[in-house]
Amino acid sequence: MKKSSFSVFFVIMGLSFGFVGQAIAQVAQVIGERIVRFDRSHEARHERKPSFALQHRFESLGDVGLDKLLTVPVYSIDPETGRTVASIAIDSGTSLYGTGQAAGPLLRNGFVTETWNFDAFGYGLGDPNLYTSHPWVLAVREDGSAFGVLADTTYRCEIDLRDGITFRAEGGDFAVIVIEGNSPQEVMMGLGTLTGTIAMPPKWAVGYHQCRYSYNPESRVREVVTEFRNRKLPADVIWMDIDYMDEYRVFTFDEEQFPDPKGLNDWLDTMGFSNVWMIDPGVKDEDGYFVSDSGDAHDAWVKDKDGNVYNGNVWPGVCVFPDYLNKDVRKWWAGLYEEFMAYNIDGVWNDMNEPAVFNVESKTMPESNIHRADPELGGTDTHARYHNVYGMQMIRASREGVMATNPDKRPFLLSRANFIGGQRYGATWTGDNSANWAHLDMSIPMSINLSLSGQPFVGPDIGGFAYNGDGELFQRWMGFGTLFPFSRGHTAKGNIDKEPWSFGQEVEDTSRRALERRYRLMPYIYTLFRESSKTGMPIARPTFFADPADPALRSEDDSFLLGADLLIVTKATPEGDRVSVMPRAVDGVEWAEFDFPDFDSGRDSKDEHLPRLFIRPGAIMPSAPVTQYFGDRPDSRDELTLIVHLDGRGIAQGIMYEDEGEGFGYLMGEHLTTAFYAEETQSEVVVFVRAIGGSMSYPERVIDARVIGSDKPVRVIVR
Ligand code: NBV
Repeated sequence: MKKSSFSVFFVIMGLSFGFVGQAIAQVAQVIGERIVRFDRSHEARHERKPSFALQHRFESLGDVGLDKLLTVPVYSIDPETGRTVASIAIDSGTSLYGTGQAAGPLLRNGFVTETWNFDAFGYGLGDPNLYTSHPWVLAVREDGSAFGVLADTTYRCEIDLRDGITFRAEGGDFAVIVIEGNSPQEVMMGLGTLTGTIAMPPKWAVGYHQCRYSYNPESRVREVVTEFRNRKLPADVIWMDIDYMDEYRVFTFDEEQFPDPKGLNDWLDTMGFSNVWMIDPGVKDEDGYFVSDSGDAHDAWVKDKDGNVYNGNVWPGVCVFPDYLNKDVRKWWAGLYEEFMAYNIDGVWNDMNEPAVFNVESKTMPESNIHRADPELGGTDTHARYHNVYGMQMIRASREGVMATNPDKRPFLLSRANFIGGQRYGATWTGDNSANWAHLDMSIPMSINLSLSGQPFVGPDIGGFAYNGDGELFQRWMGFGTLFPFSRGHTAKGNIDKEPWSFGQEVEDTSRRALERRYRLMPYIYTLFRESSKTGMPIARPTFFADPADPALRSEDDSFLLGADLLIVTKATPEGDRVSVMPRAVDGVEWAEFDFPDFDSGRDSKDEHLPRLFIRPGAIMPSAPVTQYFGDRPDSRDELTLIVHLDGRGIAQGIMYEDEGEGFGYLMGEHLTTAFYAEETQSEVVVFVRAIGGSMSYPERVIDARVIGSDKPVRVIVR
């Protein structure tokens, strides 16, 4: 990038910034468009540890003077703890978000979180650290401009937002990376450039997932799947939790309960269900068990400080833990998937990879344990350094194994533990939440803050994992849970059944409507996955993205945006009486409410358990007829209904991305991008449809357009 183009964002703050005389960041280098990396000193820069967050090295494009920058961290050393501290002052009116998986409201000003991946079963409001680590803050200034700050360290790091932004990290110096943007959206795209984006998932993974701990034996799996189809409840995926294994030995099957996993998966295919099976990191330490033996032979295990193989207790009893920081170990682990995937397995779920250990107070392995990390990752060092990336490197290895086995298929992996940048390897969910109103409530901001931390493929356990809850709670959770990017119902062992029909007819009917909404919106949602995979934009977004300069939206917790055009207004309290702040009208036109199947605004006869849907003025959203699963009625993409909301000038626009939903042809141009443009004239609304990209041929297609709030006749012109 040429130096001159920086002039737009380099503002001379001079002495008024207040850093003169303090231990300021000594060096700053430009590493991207409006992206600057700071180090505490030349020495710190020289000794900087390899980054796990960044998708590649990001060489310097040149040094830059601190006096030319708008946002500069001030470094110091905490005399009491020895931690390296980096602080950034914020102007009043600046709203803070991100910090990963935060249990609490969307707006993070005033909160302290810590990066330390933790098996947080039973977590509650205000718990400082959960399953994943994202040392990242998105700051939105009063005027709607924004910046993001990444503390590029894997060590335990406190993110203190009580007075500005302060990171306090163990493990010595770390780089701080600042991304400037005219809007929070621009900052998110900058984060995508830095840390990478999701790969396009298989389309089935964008459908609804049904899980429980556990569906066993396999007859129960068949029963649940059959019920979904008989009751016409759309769903794409069924999950096999830990009880399918032979006494929790990973990569094995319980011969009595799952005698023929391939046969089961083949049958699921005929039912239009994809399957996901769990694999944990803890390997039973047992002679004669092939994973244990081959791991021994590969010297695969994490060691204790004295160099002995570390043992910790998890599900199978005494376990050993693969050292995923090591390339040879990742390769060995990846190889284990070859035989496993041959059972016609579609997707993989890596759980317990903080890593969770049962028999110790810390609930994880000792920080003094030793990882033999690749030199490029930082070389041999302690667990204290690599703890937060253990899960990330596990899922990286798993992904490599899945891809090597099925090179023509898009992998789908879900990981409980992860680190910023881990969206490159798999999706994440919000762990073991509870079936109560506080958790329903916080599941929205938690998913949004994860989205604002670079992980767009996210959602909570719908219905709540721990405890039972009741029908009302389940109904409401299904109502909006089906509109999260990752949409999965799940519950713990010992709980009541929590399939959509388990609470009676009324709850089942609401669930069906909620699921049908997701499947009708599939063309729109799938387009958002494509956008996110290209740019890093979140799929689910905070409502304030509609108007970042509107201070009233900054702490809106109950509603969220799906993409830029769809606003979802939930009822997150038992009474459903909390009023959401709506985005302001655009040029005198309000966001318009609509609903399926008739697209009417107004909701007199509608299901009050479902969230309300609003479309942005000026937007066109594509929708399709309900299908029961991806691949059901393969011709269904040939019928489209465009939901149109004209802006103040009588214009609306939209876009739709399609591909085969599987495989990698889309990377070679086998996709179809279609643009929609609507214009109001004296007598009618004309909607133009035009293919604008991709080599897939334009299908014979019936297109209907519904213009919300207009009685004029609508004419669709395809060209
Ligand atoms: O494998 C069992 C569960 C799983 O269902 C859940 O989603 C994970 O978060 N797993 C945790 C282990 C223990 C749960 C008490």
